Amino acid sequence: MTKDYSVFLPPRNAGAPIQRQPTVLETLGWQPFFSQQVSADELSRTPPVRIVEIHRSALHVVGDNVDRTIVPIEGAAVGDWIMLNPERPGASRILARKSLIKRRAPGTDRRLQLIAANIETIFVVSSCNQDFNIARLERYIAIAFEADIAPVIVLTKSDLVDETDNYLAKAQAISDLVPVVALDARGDEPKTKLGPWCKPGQTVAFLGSSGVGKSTLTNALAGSDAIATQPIREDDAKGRHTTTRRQLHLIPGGCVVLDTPGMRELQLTDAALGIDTVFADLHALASHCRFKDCQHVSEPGCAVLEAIELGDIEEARLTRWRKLKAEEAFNNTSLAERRSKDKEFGKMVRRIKKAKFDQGDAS
Ligand SMILES: Nc1nc2c(ncn2[C@@H]2O[C@H](COP(=O)(O)OP(=O)(O)OP(=O)(O)O)[C@@H](O)[C@H]2O)c(=O)[nH]1
Ligand SMILES: [Zn+2]
Repeated sequence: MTKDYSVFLPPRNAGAPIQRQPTVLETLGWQPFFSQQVSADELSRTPPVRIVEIHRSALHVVGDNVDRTIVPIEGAAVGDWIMLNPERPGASRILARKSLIKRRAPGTDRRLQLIAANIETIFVVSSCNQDFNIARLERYIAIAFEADIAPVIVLTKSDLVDETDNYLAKAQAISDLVPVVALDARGDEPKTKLGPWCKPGQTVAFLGSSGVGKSTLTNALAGSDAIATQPIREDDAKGRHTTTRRQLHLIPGGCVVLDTPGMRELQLTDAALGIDTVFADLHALASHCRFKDCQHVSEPGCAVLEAIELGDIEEARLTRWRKLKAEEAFNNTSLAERRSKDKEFGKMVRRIKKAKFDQGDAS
């Protein structure tokens, strides 16, 4: 038998896009990154499904011919791919993630919560008006970088200003790594301008303040009003009906949009790398400061202050970098403190138990 060398030849329709329709799983975001983690045997025994919603006592999963709720799985996040164990759904395997967004629980309980997994693009949304705030954009971009997600800045309400050049220039100055798009979120513009990041099988999310146009953008991508604004009714723990937003939107012929409640109140935590990526130029300069722990305030031999003196770097940018680092450090310290307090508490409990035991009271 001769070897079939035709596989080495370019296909006859080389250059043309793949003509076949994406499979159901591919539409949901299934990619080689995930299939490579699974053996044929595991695939046949436990079908892959994606977590599209997390409720207090159930997970909603969707796959090829699967659309059901299962018991919660420890450590699972919206957007996760799991290999659904038909006999024991709670023991289903969570596949390694492409990305993960975490946040710290609000209030005094500052545990880390998993917000969303396997997002590929974060659209950091701001409008071209009083909401436009460089520091806020930088903050969201740091969160995206930290989570291994590519950020894209989207400036909405371009129709409400005379010209967008000023906003575009300011947003573009944030980082060479972040593309910037200005548009009217209503109508057809989002489909064309956000198209490159919204192909079938890709998962995206919108981050930004209330009212900047996140739902409007989702609707525009979907080509209908119904999807993003459609409330769903579900029973809460007390059996009442509550209205929540859908967390995962499948755009017909397009991408997956993740919109979890936690995403709307993200804090900056454990994001040192993300911050340094946004301020890569300052971070690089700082390595040339004379003192390793230079705060770039008034230290002699400070390379950052020197660059400001020379006009290479804007002083306001240094101030924002410092503020963001301080915010992050503050959030992290609280967790460290909490951890050490937990440890202390555990030690105390053990000491008391031991003392009781030593006294002959083992209860
Ligand atoms: N003129 C104009 N109006 C817009 C644009 N984008 C959004 N809007 C309007 O701004 C309002 C708020 O838009 P939403 O899409 O609800 O904002 P959101 O970011 O989803 O807000 P939250 O749900 O509170 O987080 C709506 O009345 C939109 O019609 C835009 O590009 N141009
Ligand atoms: Zn310095």
